[in-house]
Amino acid sequence: MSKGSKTLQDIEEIPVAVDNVIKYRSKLEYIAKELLGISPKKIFFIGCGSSYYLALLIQSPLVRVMNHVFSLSLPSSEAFIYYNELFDDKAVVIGISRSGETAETLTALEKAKARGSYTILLSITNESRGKHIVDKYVYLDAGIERSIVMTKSFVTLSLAGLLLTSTIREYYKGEHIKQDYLYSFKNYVEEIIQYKDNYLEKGRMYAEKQIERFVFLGSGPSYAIALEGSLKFKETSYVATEAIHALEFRHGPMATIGENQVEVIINPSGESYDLVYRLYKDIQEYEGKILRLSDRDKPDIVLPNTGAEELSALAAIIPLQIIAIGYALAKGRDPDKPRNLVRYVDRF
Ligand code: F1P
Repeated sequence: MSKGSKTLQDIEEIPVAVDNVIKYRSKLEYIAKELLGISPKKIFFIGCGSSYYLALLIQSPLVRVMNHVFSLSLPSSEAFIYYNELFDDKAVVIGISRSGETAETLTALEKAKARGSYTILLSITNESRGKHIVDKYVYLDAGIERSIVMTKSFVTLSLAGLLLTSTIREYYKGEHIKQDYLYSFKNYVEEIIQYKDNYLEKGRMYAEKQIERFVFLGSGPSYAIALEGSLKFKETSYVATEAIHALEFRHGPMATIGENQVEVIINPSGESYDLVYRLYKDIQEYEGKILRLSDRDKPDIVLPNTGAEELSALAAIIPLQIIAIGYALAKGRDPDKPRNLVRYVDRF
């Protein structure tokens, strides 16, 4: 097997996984309504690594209904170390875990359940220790994920989680993720995969140009994708990357603009579009090397305008995953065998 082929194969199977989530939609909506039935005052989303970042993404539809139900995303470790007091019988705790085995996530769920919270775990693994801990185990069939780094599982669990939380949002106010939004998302994924060589080449070109740092900028749901894009490059190339809430970039990090750095700006239509676009123009003024992903105003990578900001933001991770692989291969790394990493962390 050539370097990176397992990770690329995982990515190429994302459209099938999207189809499976679409088939599972009514069940996810039913689970959301069951959850609403216990009238939670607080909903927590927890996970580790990529699963924490997708917890942030799937929480984003609930930010605008906080005055009805408080919601917060946390790394699982922080949840059980510092936030335990908040887990009570008015709280729902939703864990996300590809493996269903990650020690910090299971510990947080066990503690929350012991304190009376209703616990849910989303996973692409049918049988796991987590399944026997929580009140509700939600298995999404994404097929096997060959690589250690999360790609297909990230998209599958994100889509399923967004269907769950946008059902909750719709109950209070605002609209749901419409079926045709999901199909436009899937069509976009298929198109990116069809032209994957262009994105592999873009990654290779960054290595050739001696790019050594990537700063990912995103606001709202795009910040979660900035974190995940940053992690993909770290995990596959071991390069220094960071994710910053977009407008925070002016407050210090702007000083890092330079010839060996690329600012990756995730800028889909939505609440923050105009302000992030203005930041993009400012960075241009400082002659920053920019990779802007958007559905408007001549982006470097076109995003779909799916009708839901969270979904358009999620779409950005597909080209970023492939660019990360291209960059890693050009640096002589093997994304299928990232150093120091394991499929799941079983102790802490
Ligand atoms: C989460 C995780 C991944 C990370 C690596 C190790 O595992 O930390 O985020 O990229 O693959 O596992 P899980 O709880 O989602 O199984």
